[in-house]
Order: sequence, then structure tokens, then C-alpha cells
Amino acid sequence: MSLSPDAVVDHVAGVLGDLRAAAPDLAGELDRLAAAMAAPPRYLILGRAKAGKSTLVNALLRRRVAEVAVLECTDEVTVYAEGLPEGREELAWPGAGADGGTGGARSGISLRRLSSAALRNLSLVDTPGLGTLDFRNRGLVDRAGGLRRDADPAGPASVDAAVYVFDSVLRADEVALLRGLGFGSPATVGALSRADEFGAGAFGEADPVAAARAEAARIAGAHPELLGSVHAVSGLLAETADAGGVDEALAAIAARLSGLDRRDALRALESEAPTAALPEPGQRVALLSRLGAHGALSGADAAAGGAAALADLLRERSGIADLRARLLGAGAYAARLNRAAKILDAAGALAYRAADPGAARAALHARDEAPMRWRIDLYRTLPVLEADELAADTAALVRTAIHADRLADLAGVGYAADAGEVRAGLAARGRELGGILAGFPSPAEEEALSVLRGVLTRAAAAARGEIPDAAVLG
Ligand SMILES: Nc1nc2c(ncn2[C@@H]2O[C@H](COP(=O)(O)OP(=O)(O)OP(=O)(O)O)[C@@H](O)[C@H]2O)c(=O)[nH]1
Ligand SMILES: [Mg+2]
Repeated sequence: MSLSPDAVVDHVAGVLGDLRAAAPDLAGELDRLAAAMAAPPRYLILGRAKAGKSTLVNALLRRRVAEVAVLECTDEVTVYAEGLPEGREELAWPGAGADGGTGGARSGISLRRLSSAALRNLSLVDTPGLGTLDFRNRGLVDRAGGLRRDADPAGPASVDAAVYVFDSVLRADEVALLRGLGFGSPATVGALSRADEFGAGAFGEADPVAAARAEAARIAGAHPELLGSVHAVSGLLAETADAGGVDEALAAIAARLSGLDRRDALRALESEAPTAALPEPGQRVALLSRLGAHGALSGADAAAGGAAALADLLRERSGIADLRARLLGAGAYAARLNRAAKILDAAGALAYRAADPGAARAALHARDEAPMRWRIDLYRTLPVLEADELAADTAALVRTAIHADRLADLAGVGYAADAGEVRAGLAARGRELGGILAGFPSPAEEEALSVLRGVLTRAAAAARGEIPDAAVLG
């Protein structure tokens, strides 16, 4: 079984292909849906004002495209997607009518097309900060949060997943926001930003990046229903390393701190007056603005080896590779499940308009038994389950099942379990579901449990050797 994002795309492409064959009159609209399913997953980047969202966008795109500033800065929602010719075009807000709901003024949402290898597998939507002071920006953030529900699934503003950027503890209003986002925790990725400044930052005794990584793991463990993972990142260090901010001149300045006593190096970075290490004022400014104090201190020795060595060190400190792997791996898989549900719904609505609706409906349902389908149907229920504290047990069962790639996962037993233990585990799971159903399940729980029951029944048949494992798992 491959639980890759591509496996989800392939399933939906198969369904749309079947439908196209049965309803050639719908070819144009079905091709549009197929292209939308094939386009890379799109992440909404959300977080408080100044959390480091735009810096992170630049770091992930390996290019300085988003404006970054010390003061509140981003005042538009920008969809970054791969395409040529490069350029910016204004979009209308989904569901807002012909003028984008602005009465002719700027809509506040635009599509920025870039030729970028980074965007081939991932699309990002930068937003103004939550809790922003500017009234207009606040409206934009609210609308951006609604893109999941309102946007045409095949349109450029349709989002599948989110990256929540924050730089300290999650406050109550942020938890409430995350709970209402509706992507499901596997498609909601936390970025604990400014890892280089975490805690006391460069000026404390502890390594700020190590402390941020420990805190990220703690937050992920505390909020499994909100965030599928949390990654400590320094957008600044990643942006400098990957978006062309490191050159030999910068490395030479940083190398001036190499071999210094730590206190002397800190003093050189803090002091506005020239020091022996940094005699020119511009040197200190260059280090602080492009590396920050922690980057300058921890990178000094590497910088003595040149720009490439400094960039490698910054990349490691930044944590960006870990975040990127999540966005392209498990996050992308969940994002694909979200988009698949929307595209299949749109295809279902289209089928009614086919010249031969009966044939179209039959084609649409031809792959209902495909293993990928239960995962799509199950994932649909997850955002509602995760928003309901009373459904936490069901949500946990659903999260496990979504990612199950062996019968043992569905049975809740270890990989070393023998066939008998797997069968017993599946039976125990079935009783567990029965217990939840005998309580007061919510409609979303009933829906999830009915899908899960079907899966467990087939898994039990597979465990008895009556059908192949792949008929259940893919
Ligand atoms: N030290 C450090 N500074 C950072 C980091 N990320 C961003 N910054 C700085 O923080 C400031 C704000 O960064 P932005 O990326 O503009 O933040 P934003 O969340 O997009 O801000 P708004 O769009 O105004 O909400 C800038 O001065 C950045 O250079 C980081 O990882 N480490
Ligand atoms: Mg910004």
C-alpha cells in the first residue's frame, strides 16, 4: 500500500476518467476538475501579526517574493502558485459576486504566478496577521479562513491545508481558531517560528533552537486534535540560507566572531559603538538583519569555511527541511484527501447534468469499493470530530485508520503480531466501535463509525485469508 499523496490523486483521476467516458458532454468541466486535482496541495499560512509568516513563505519558496518588515506589513492575501508568465493578477473572493464583494475597490486577494521548482509540489497562501490592528486586514483574514468552505474546488483560491505560525505559547483565541479551521489535524501543521530567538535567544545559556524543538514536541503532544505536527523553524535563517542571502562578504563578517570568547562576541553584536571584532557599523547590521544574533554566533566557526559552509549551518539550525518534508509528505497526503472530497462532490453534482444521468451516476460509483475511497470518506468526518471534545476517542480511531498501511494498524496491535492476534485485535476494535455507538454518538461519529465498521469487516475477511490485504488497504 502506498499512502502517498499521488495515490489519492490517482484514485480521483480514475473516477473522473470513468465519468468522462460515460458523460462525454461534461468533458470540459471534468477536465477542469482533473487539472485541479493534479495541481499541488495548497496551504493557507496563518498566524498572528509579525509571527514570521511571510519570511517562512520566502524560505519555503527559496526566493524573496513576499514582503517582510518589522512593522505590520502584509496587507493582502496572496496565492503563490507555479505558472508562466510570471505575474500578479487580482482575484475575486469566492462567493462574493462579480466585483469580489468590494464594490469595485481592490479585492485584497491576488494570485502571484512564479516559475519556481519549489511551487511544483506545493502552493502557499500568505495572509495578513490575525489580531491585526488594521480593520481592513482583519476582514481579509476572516475571509481567508473561509476559503476552505467557499472557494470553487477547481479555482485558484481553493485551500486544502494550513500552516499555523506562532512564536510562543498558543493562546485561547488561537486554539479556538485552530479548532474551527476545518482541515483536520493531519492537514494542519504547526510552525513554532523564530526558533533562533526562542526563550532568552542568543543571549541565554541554553541553545534556543534545541529549546524550541523540545517545546514544539510538547505542543504537538498536547494538541493532537489541532495540529498533526509542530516544527520549530527559523524562517529568517532559512530565508537567508536558501533565498540568496549568504555570500562570501557576509561569511567573512561572520567569521570575524569565530574564536572569540562568547561574551566578547555577544558584546560585539549588542554594542552600537564599533568594537575590535566589528569595527564597521554596517557589519553588525548585516549580521543581525540576515543572521540574527543566534545565527551570527552559531555560524561564526562555519563561516570561517566560507559562504557554502555557513549556509549549510544556517539550514540545519533553521529546521526548514523537517517542515518541508511534512508539507510534502503526511501533510500533503491529508491535504489531498481534503481536496479529493471536494472534487468528488463537485463531480457528483455535475453527474446530474449529464445527457445520460443514469450512466453518469453508475460511472461515478464504479470505484466506490476502492480502498482509497474509504480513506477519503473517513477523512471527511475528521474536522467535525476534532472540533467536538466528546468525540475525541472516535477522532483518534479515525486518525489511526487514515494512516493504516497494514491490518495490524487497523487492529491496533504491533507489527510483530501474528495472524491470530490481528484477528483478535480487529474483533476488539469492532467491540470498541459498538460501545461508542451504544452511547450518544454525534451524527459525525455515526458517519465515521459506519465507514470504520465496513473497513473492519473487510479487514477481518482479509485476516482470515478470504480476500487479499490490498483489497482493504490498497
Ligand atoms: N530572528 C528572527 N526574526 C524573524 C524570523 N522570522 C521573521 N523574522 C523577523 O520578524 C519580522 C516580521 O516578519 P514577517 O515575515 O514580515 O512576519 P509576518 O508574520 O509576515 O508579519 P505580518 O505580515 O505583518 O503579519 C521581520 O523583521 C523578520 O525579519 C525568524 O525566524 N527569526
Ligand atoms: Mg507578512
